[in-house]
Amino acid sequence: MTEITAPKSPITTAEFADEIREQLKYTQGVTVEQATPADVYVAASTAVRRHLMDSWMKTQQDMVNGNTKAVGYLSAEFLMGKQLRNALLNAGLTEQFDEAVEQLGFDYQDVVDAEYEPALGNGGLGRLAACFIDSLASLGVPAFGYGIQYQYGIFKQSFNEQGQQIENPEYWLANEEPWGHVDYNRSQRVDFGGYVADEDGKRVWHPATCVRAVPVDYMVPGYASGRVNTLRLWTAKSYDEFDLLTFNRSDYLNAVRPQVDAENISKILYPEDSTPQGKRLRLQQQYFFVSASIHDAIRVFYPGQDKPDLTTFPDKITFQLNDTHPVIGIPELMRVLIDEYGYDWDTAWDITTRTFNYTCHTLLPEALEVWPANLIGELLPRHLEIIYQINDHFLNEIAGKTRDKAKIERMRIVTEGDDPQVRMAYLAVAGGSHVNGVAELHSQLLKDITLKDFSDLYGEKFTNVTNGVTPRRFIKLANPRLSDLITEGLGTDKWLSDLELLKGLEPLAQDDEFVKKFAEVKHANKVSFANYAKRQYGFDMNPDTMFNSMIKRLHEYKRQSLKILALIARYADIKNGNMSADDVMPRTVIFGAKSAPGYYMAKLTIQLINNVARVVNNDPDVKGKLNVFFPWNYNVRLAQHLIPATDLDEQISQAGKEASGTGNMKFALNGALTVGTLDGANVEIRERVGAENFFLFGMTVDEVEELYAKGYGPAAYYEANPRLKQAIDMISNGTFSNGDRNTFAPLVADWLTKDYFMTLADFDSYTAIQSDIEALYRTPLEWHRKALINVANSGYFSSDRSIEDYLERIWHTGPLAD
Ligand code: GLG
Repeated sequence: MTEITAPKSPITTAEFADEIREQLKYTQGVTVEQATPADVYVAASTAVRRHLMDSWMKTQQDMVNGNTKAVGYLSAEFLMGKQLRNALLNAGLTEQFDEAVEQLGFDYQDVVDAEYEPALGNGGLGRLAACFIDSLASLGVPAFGYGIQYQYGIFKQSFNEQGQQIENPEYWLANEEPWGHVDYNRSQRVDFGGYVADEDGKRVWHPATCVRAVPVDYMVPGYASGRVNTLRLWTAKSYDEFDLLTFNRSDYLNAVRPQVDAENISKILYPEDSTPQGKRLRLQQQYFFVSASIHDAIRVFYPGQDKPDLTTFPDKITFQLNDTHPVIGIPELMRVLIDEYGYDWDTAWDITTRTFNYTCHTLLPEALEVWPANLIGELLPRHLEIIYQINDHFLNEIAGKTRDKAKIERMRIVTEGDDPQVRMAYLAVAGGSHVNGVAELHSQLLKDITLKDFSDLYGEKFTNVTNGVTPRRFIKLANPRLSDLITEGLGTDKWLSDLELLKGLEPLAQDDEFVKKFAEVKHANKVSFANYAKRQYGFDMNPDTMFNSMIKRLHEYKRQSLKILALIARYADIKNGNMSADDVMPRTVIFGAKSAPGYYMAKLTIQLINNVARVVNNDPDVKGKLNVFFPWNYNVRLAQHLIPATDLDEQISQAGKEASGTGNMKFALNGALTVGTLDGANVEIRERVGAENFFLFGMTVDEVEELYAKGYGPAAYYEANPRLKQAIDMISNGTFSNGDRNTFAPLVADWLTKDYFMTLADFDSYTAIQSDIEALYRTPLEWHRKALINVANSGYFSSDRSIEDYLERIWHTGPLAD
């Protein structure tokens, strides 16, 4: 008998239909007959929200009244994806919704499609934050996600005739948004600019301007936990909406200037992940949400108290700094404690360092934020003083730990010289209790290289928490067919809150009948994706070919170019008759990627992929053997459709560059096999699923380092490998640019002279492994057996496990008592 533990529905279908009707009538003022799918979406969402309300309020009360320390996850990005299905799942209303909507005369898919995806993140970092708050709620741990409600999320990507990326504004709030509750009565003031003066022996900040931070609250329902946490996203409003005097002089634009300036702060998510751009506004954003969040936490945990005892603050909440973006919170809490509440430096420092912890998500030195001290001084003069003081104290402290002068110099939080810089990662290590990387290898490299000086002196602060993904969204919602089969195989659906139970599928990998069912699920998912791709993008995909996906941000270190070069080589092989028809295993290659708008090489790579797709898909010689599709505007929704339909996924970054990856986990959990390097979490995935069930290729971190040290010359690889040479030559001779030799010349020049991420050096082993891949794919039963073994052994990569690791290693807290 199958044991079902999923949340039970509180009401019947008929009752839910009535609730939707009532919302339509009394909130939206439309009849069922007048209603559009978008109206029904709003009504149903509002109805589900009501069902979660009691648990939401109770969770908040238990949190404030109890003794369980809460988690404040401070993150500039939360890439939530669509909300309705997830809320229905956690409220136990999925079936009622599907049926009620049909009863009302609508197609439930149309209603679900009416939801606009809030795209408030760039990629893995923002999606990780969303998975983490899902897991916190599902584990019953009291928590806030704190961030920004950007009016414009990550840009909407389209491609022009030339295949270039075009960035369009993503105004996701253009339509009614039923999930966020704007709470004007809980707003906070955030100050900027001005000067600091000595007054009665105290340093007093006289800000020049201020903005009003208004919280927009989103419910974060847990799965089967009865708990609902809060995602509090701040939006910036002006206090001086309007300058009547100026307006009367008919100068409308200037009259609304203060409002425009204030609201600009939460206007747009920076589509940047490697180097900070638009520095001033970005720093304003960071301070804006962090300052509001700190004051909010004091308000929540010390209600109505004028002089709260903030020495207990670290027992009330622990703040996790998601990357360097919120690190300005450290001097802000110092300032609040000293200037606003009158604590002395040492007490304030003790409270602060016990409150914060820092997660680093990168190994690229350029991605660790550094702010010009001048800029901080201009926007936050008091904070700059505090940062200098922290720097002085810190240098004194390390002078007591080491005599190595050079090391002490290297560890300065603020650099010296004419244009001093504040290193936010260093500030985070100094001002918090723990620092973690996001996969074993990454955490090790942080200690050995990126933050070595710090780990030498503060080894006890460093730890690892390997990333994870939520099985609710990425298996249950994304892949209902597989979910049902897993439940059938295990005889229970408990795996959704205890993903290690997937291990129980391992014996079934020896049961050919079960493996066949598993293969049927994959095939059905491929058919669904092909239909979806036809509907959404007009692509014609053949579900009887191998679906081979590479979806992630476009970055040189991730090496989309390795994939495209290998693909061109394959194209040439087929075209030149180097492969007999029997040798060719038909493949559909699918890319999904956005490039930062100012990242020239990445954008050119996008253009190349699109043009290779154009040429390949229109070439009768390769028809049925090779297809390339690049659906534009890759987002969470597309990921949810594509991942379950993928046979082979690509995790091919240069070893030592990808901090973790989380796509790799989603694919393994959905029964794709991975071709990958020993990088990030690939290492741990391979360890768990078994080396024989993972296609490993490429140089290791040590080999990469050796080659850098020896001096890397990519041209030699080009000369030595005729297939590689031909692929690059085809690009330079204009095969993919209508004969124009200039279009992709910068890419070619880079590969042949620099190739910093050693794409050419790994080309050989990458193409060599393809014959193993294809040999296996020719024996479908064996392929799917291995894929099933991947699923069975990937339970570790649940974000529930990541959160349990954070609880144990870093946060030292747990679920609320009932
Ligand atoms: C980073 C890294 C990824 C990582 C993700 C979440 O590039 O490797 O999986 O964060 O930790 N900036 C990112 O997206």
